[in-house]
Order: sequence, then structure tokens, then C-alpha cells
Amino acid sequence: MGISRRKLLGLGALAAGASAGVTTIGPAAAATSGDFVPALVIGSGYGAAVAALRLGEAGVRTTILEMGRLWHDPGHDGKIFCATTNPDHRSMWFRHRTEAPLDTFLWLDVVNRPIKPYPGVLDRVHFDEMSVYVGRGVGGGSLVNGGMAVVPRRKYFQQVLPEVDADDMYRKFFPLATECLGVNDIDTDYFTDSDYYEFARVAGRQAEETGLATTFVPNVYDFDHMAREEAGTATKSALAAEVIYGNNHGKRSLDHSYLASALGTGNVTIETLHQVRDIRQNRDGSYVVTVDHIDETGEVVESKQIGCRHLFLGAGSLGTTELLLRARDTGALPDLDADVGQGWGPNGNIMAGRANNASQPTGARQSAIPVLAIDDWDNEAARVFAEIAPVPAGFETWISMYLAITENPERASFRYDPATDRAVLDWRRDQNTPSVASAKSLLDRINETQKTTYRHDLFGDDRAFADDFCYHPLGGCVLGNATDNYGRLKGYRNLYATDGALIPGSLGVNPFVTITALAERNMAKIIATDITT
Ligand code: FAE
Repeated sequence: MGISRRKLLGLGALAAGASAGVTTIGPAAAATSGDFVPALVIGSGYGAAVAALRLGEAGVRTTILEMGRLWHDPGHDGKIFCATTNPDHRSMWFRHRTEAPLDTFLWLDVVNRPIKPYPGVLDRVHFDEMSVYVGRGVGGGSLVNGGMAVVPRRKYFQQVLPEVDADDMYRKFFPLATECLGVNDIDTDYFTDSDYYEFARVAGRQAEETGLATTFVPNVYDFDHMAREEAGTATKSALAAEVIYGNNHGKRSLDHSYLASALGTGNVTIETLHQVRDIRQNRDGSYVVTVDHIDETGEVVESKQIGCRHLFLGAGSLGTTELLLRARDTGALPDLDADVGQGWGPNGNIMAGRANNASQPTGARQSAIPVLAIDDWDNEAARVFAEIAPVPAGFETWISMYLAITENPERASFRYDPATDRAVLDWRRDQNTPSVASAKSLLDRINETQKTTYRHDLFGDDRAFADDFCYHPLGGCVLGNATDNYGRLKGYRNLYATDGALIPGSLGVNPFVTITALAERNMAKIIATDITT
């Protein structure tokens, strides 16, 4: 991937921002209370990063407010991120103990560790019957995710977002997003030969023996770097089990793609450790956000009021929805639509592990980056796209692990709880029954042909199917319902949602390429029609 001058400039700005104590990256001075900027972007994940780049390119001075840190300076061990298998304070957002998705091994409490509270990179947000993993830091979910970069099936995309012109998306905005994100494909010879993909080859063979189709999954992890890791000429990251607590090398997270380019325009500034609390509107139609600048202990150093003409919410499905609900239901933005808070779903996420026979080892060495999936989406009785996930424990486990993305029509909604000042999600565990049934029907077939069974020891109790957490929160501010067809919030001018909150609960594949492409589409319209410089 060639690197543009603009991106180089941006990477320089990020390097300069990596010194201890610096929380302002970019050309503007640190925001002070009472400041006014033409455009504010809340969050720095996919949707936010696209908005910032396109605003910066259009010459609009833009400030990004991100509650997490910049992850560019090495810690005590010379590394930016801690290892998945040896987590420390950098792993999770203000926790006393890690909360990894695979909780136990042989029912033993050997996975999670006590840690010191710190603005770590992964958060697990708990609601009554569902918890949601999200990334915290400059780059949002791109810092912690598996990098799988999948364009959804056109037919399903059209079903999910019928009002979006699919021709436009598939001809223009998906290719644009894929290019800007730096998506690449694994070399099939490397896949066939690598010691680190035995887990995927075994599970792929088993699927094929069951009559199921498999497909390679593109990724933003640089596969040339991975090959050099295996050859011993580059420092190991994916091959050193790094992923959910961040990759020290190899991954084209947003700080290496969109956000670097945005900073390189010279018009975009990022304020880190800045958590937006609420938003309101002035009489003249401009907006004011209240934002807490926190330190690394979580203490509020300063609470500021920053004004703007154009306000873009890119705080993710949970963050954007909460800010909007709070604004509507406290009367700050009373004309927001009744649909704000509606249409949420976990993208049908279910995890499960199978126990292979002793004759089918999956490998002590495993790349943390998944590259193969079982595609059974055409099976109308139980649509499943199941990624073959690693268990990079460092020893042989005989486990085949899957992240199944299933079709599930169930949706939930958020309501604002004035007592806690938080958004509450009403998703019930039993709403995942259709997803578990679909995942089970697929994996039962594999167990039958392979004469194998499920692992019941991995999710903290006896369950074979993890149905109480997700990685793909979608919805809460659905395009065409709470907003117009381009993410403009109904009831207000110059107020936009630009992230996963726009997508109604399900996509059939991992979501970040779609979130990026949709944001590109919406920003093209918004820059052309709403923004005057
Ligand atoms: P997101 O990336 O979540 O960014 C929101 C940002 O806003 C974050 O940086 C927050 O810290 C920040 N924020 C929130 N509230 C505030 C506030 N009040 N004030 C200031 N800042 C705030 O949003 N997807 C894939 O497509 N492929 C994968 O392989 C994949 N693997 C995943 C693995 C894990 C462990 C996780 C957690 C997620 C994974 N995902 C994957 C999901 C993907 O990362 C997610 O859909 C996107 O990151 C969502 O993008 P958004 O722009 O909606």
C-alpha cells in the first residue's frame, strides 16, 4: 500500500502527540471552555474517522473529541499494548479485573487477571442481559477488533437498508472504503503452509467434509507483515496472540489510515481523554457540547463547553444513542425523533467451541487474525456466517472456535434512565434463541460428521453457546427512521449520526466496512449540500 504525503504528515502529528501528558493532536491549541469550532466530531471510530477526513479535506476546521487515549507511546515494557495472554492495566477501560470473552479453560479461572484501573483499550459495557465489547482510544473499535473486512451480500444489504441506493454503494462506496482502510487478502500458499493456520485448515476441512462452503475473509492486518513475522524478520504481533487488547504491529487500524489522513489535511485536531457528557442547541442553531477532560485515573481535570456549527456523532451504537437519548429526554434536544433508541441488535453474534478428537490437533501456534469462514447464509432455515476463530493459548487445545453471525429478527431498544443518567438496553437473553438455534444447527452437522462434541468449559459456566455478549452492536439511531436517508437527525439541522448506530441491528457479516462505506456515502452528500466554508 503506497503512503500519501498527507498520511505521512498525519502520522508525524500522531508521533508528536505520543509524549506523556499530551492530549491534543493536530494544529489547533487545546480546546478551552467557550471555544467555537466549525465542526465537532464525537468519537474516533470508523464513522467518525470518515467524517473527520472528509470535513478536513473540504477545508472545514474540525475537532474530534475522543474519550480514550492515543495508543502510540510504549509503556514500561517497551510495548504500546499488552499481550492478550498477559494482560495488565492497558487491557481494559477502568477495571479491577479483565473480562475476556473466553472466561475459563477446563472451568479453571486461569484467563482473567486483576488489573489496576486505567483508560485501557477494551471495554465491556454491561446491560441487564447483554454485554457489549467496544474499543476505547484514538481509532475506536479498530484498535481491538479482528480486522475482518467483509462487504455484505448485496441482497441482504438491500433488505437491511432498502432506502440506500445499492448501486452507489457497491460501485463506489464499498470499493472506496476498502481502499482507504487498506484491506488485503491472505496469500493462499501462505495459508496452506503456515504453522499458525492449522486451526483454520482443520476447521475448514471439517466444514467441507460436512458439505458446507468455506470462504476466505479479507482483513486490514498486513499479511506481508504476518509472513515476515513467521519468517522471523519482523516482530511478532498477530503471531504473538495480540488482538483484543491491541496489536503492536501489522494492523492498519484507523490511526494508520483514515485518522492519519484526516490529521494530514491540517484542519483536524484530536482531543483525547475527552468524554462528551451532553449536547444542546443555542438559539442561533449552533450546538454546545459539555465534555469532561479526564486524567489517567479517571478524575475529571476540567469540564468544558465547546460550541460548533456542525455536530457529528460517531461515538458508536451505544455512545451515540446514549448522547441522543439523554438530549431528547432531558429536554435539551426535545424535537429528536421517537425512533432514537430503537432498532438495536447484536448482529446475531454467538460464540461456540467444538472439542476435536485427539487425532485432529488445531496447533499450539495460532495467528490471532481469523481468515476463513463457513458461509451458510443461503440456508434459509438457519442463515449463518461463521468465522473460524483462533484460541491462541500457546499450547494445544484441540478446540475449533467460531464466531457465528446469524440472522435474527429480534431487536431491542434503549431508554434513558434519569436516576443513573444512562441509557438502559432492554435486550432479553431469550431474544437470542433464534441465533443459538441457527449456530447449533450448523455446528451439530459438523459434530455429526466428525464424531465430536461441544466444549462446555469456556464461558464461565456449562454453556456451549455464548449468547450474552456481542462484538457487533448495531442500531439505536437507524437511518431513515431517527435520521433522514443521510444520517441527519430528524428535528434538527446540522446534527448527524455517522456510525454503527445507523444500521438496524443486523448485517450478516462483520460490520466495519459497511459502517465506513455508509459514512462515506453520507458525508459525500453532506459536504456537497450542507457545508459552506
Ligand atoms: P466505534 O469504533 O465503536 O468508535 C466509537 C468511539 O467513540 C470509541 O473510540 C469510543 O471511545 C468513543 N466514544 C464513545 N462515547 C464517547 C463519548 N461520550 N465521548 C467521546 N468519545 C466517545 O464506532 N468488526 C468487523 O467488521 N470485523 C472484525 O473483525 C471485528 N472484530 C471485532 C472484535 C472485537 C473484540 C470488537 C470489540 C469489535 C469487533 N468488530 C469487528 C466490530 C467493530 O470494531 C465495530 O463494529 C466498529 O468499531 C464500530 O464502529 P463505529 O464507528 O460505530
